[in-house]
Amino acid sequence: METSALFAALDLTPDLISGGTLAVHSPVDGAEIARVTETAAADMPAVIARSQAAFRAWRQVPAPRRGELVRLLGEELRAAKDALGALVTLEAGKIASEGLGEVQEMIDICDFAVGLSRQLYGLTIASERPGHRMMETWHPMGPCAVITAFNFPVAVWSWNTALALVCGDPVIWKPSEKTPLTALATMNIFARALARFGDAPEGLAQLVIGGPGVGEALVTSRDVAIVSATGSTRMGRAVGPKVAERFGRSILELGGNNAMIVAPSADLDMAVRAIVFSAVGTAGQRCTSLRRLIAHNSIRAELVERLTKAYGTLPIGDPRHATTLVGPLIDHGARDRMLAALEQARAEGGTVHGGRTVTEGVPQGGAYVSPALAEMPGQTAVVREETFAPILYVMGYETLDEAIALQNDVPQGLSSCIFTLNLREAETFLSAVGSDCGIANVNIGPSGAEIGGAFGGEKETGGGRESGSDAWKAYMRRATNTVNYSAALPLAQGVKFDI
Ligand code: UN1
Repeated sequence: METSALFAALDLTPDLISGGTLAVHSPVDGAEIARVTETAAADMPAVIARSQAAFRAWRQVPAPRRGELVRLLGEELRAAKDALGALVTLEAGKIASEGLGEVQEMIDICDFAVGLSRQLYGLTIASERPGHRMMETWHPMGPCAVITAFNFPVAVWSWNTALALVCGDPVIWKPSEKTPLTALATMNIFARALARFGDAPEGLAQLVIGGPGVGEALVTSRDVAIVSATGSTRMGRAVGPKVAERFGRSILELGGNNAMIVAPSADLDMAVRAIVFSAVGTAGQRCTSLRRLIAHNSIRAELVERLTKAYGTLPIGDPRHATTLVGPLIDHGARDRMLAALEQARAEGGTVHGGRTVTEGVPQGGAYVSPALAEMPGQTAVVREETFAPILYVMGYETLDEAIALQNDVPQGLSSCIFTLNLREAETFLSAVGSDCGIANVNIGPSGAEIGGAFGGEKETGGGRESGSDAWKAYMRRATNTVNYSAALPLAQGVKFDI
């Protein structure tokens, strides 16, 4: 689709995409594709006040009715899937099928949240006192700020927003400054759902575009009950303490440094496919991307040989072409950081395969690279850092204990996996003495998680959980209720206090 037709299909009218101060460049060729208007930091109090007003109305709407809005959003996303997927490709550089996959993730979470809107269950608890009943009720919490990164420019908003809306919380979205267009397009799609829904309060889902001033207002305001932030650990270090200082609630999904252990019994054909997809997919720019390969010494050389061969044939180029598997990095800064990390890997004793700038057979102006494999003598400093690029560090191991120790010995704790056909190894990896990550898989790579599970991780990954399972509880406040239907007033713990 031509860019102008794409913009038209997503209602990206000239007033939205021109005349502003924020230039948007496509990573495909570096060309400027829009100039969008930024939200002034001075406007933030009004934005937050609108969200509070929306909250007062929305919390009274029955949850299944709130779910109806999310159902309509899912329908509108289905209708707009091709166009929004193509815009993700244009603005974030993801290959076509990953752009579409991202929108599919939005649709999936809408379906999940619609069902959830009738399942915001609380417990009934046995009271120790006669004639008493205890229960838990879950109530809307308040405005939820959603701060998202460039690499999943729209899906992360949807994981948060679909849940927040059914839970009764309005949303204020601050997307990455690198990807405001997909955010504007998503808001237009949401507007279609709102129009069909009819009577939602104004300001239920708002978009703010801008830099630190705008983010700061969301993070520090006592009127923003929840701050859900996805991005680097550095960003989380800035956001987390500020939210904590005002006793706000944060949901942090930060850096990952995800590993795969490949055991001697592994199905190597499957492992190779999983490794290539998870290390190279999205040009290594997922927070779940595979960054560390911990291979048993008996199969390590064979694995590296097979991977080097597979890496050698990867189609690198224009992400809009159906055959491309590796698109551009988000920008030249990301490319420079990748090359610097590889330089450091060499200095730390690594042998690097690939990892070069690619200029032939690719659109000029984009930051194209060949994915890198770096054979490392151990888990050196560079291996312990998250570099948002397709670099896979390879290390060897002798015993499973050693492999698990290596897997856990990094500051981050998002995703992990083991390839083995040995039941003892698989179960040990998943057990209390196994992987310390929020996601631990067997015979499947660390990336591409389904929305049905809770998504997030431990340690420097921030501890937040989004998406499926009972992640919805983070978007609501829990009240413990005790009801006395007897004619007496017994005190708990047998305390006597007769007056
Ligand atoms: C991210 O990179 O921020 O598991 C999220 C995955 C995707 C989400 C990644 N479902 O790879």
